[in-house]
Amino acid sequence: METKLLSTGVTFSTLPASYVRPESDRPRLSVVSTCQDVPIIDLACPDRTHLLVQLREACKSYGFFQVINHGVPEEVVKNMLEVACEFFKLPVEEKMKLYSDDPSKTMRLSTSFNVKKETIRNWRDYLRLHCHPLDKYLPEWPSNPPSFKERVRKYCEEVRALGMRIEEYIGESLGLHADYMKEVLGDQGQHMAVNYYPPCPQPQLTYGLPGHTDPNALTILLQDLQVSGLQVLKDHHWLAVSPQPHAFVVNIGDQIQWLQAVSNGVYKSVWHRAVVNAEKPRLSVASFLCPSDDALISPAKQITENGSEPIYRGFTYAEYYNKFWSRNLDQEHCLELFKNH
Ligand SMILES: O=C(O)CCC(=O)C(=O)O
Repeated sequence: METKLLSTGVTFSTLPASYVRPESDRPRLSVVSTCQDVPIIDLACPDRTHLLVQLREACKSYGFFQVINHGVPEEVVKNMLEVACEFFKLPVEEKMKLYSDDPSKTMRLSTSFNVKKETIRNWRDYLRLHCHPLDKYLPEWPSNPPSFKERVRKYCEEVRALGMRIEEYIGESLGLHADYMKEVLGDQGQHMAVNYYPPCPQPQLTYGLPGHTDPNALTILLQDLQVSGLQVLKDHHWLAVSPQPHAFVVNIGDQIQWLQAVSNGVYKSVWHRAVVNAEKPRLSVASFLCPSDDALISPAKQITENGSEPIYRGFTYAEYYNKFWSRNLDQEHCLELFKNH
């Protein structure tokens, strides 16, 4: 059987040529420093004004932050990571039953990013799931390992509730009413990427995922505590974000940046990437909250009322999402394709 996946148990002594980046496009790991001042937002903070000020600052200057005391039970997080790990340890024949490189599939195990579009591969396998509404999508999720559906369902419910809460705060931190985001983003979709990055023989030559921003509204990332790999771009420098116990990394996606575009783009959709290492496999679980397909994404009225010209034209989320998946990750930023000229 053709094994398109990397998670086969076979170890490589050199990086296959299809993964090697040109010299000008390598991670330059030796010049990456650790981000020392990752904004940490304590969601149990009783002082809402303080929380909103912190959030605004984080979204403006970083486009990402970590949340602690977020209310997602530790057991649920632990179960999610364990079952993800078990999943990628399944025999390759079992995993290949779920393999697809068609991005329109709502459940698929795949590799790299968009193998049909890209010329250079990324050192990653990933399981992509749609998670909302759960009743619709859960039946198509993997039933091996046997506890997969139940554990992942629980995790999805908790993370969705957390995401909604954070979006409410984000709206308020922009001076919008608490339900603004909910109203404009509609019945939000929820997708998940369970990422598995096997040990890589030459991590300096490739990426797990190259620099990108997320096309959705908000991403909640659970990182493997043992192995780091996430890096974010700040002031033109890539910074490593060390995993923190009991925390999620939250990042602003393109749709929130766009809602904000005319307020001088204050809230950033953060550029981030995943790098790989030679010693240990790494897991991450990204949960994406996405506007409903027919949500019309345009700047908040209160923001355009000051007379500024919108930078980007309005679009439906379905239009944006399809455009995102018709490209590879290394091309010009998807939002640029919607710029008003
Ligand atoms: O693995 C990571 O830390 C980043 C994952 C990511 O950016 C993604 O799944 O879009």
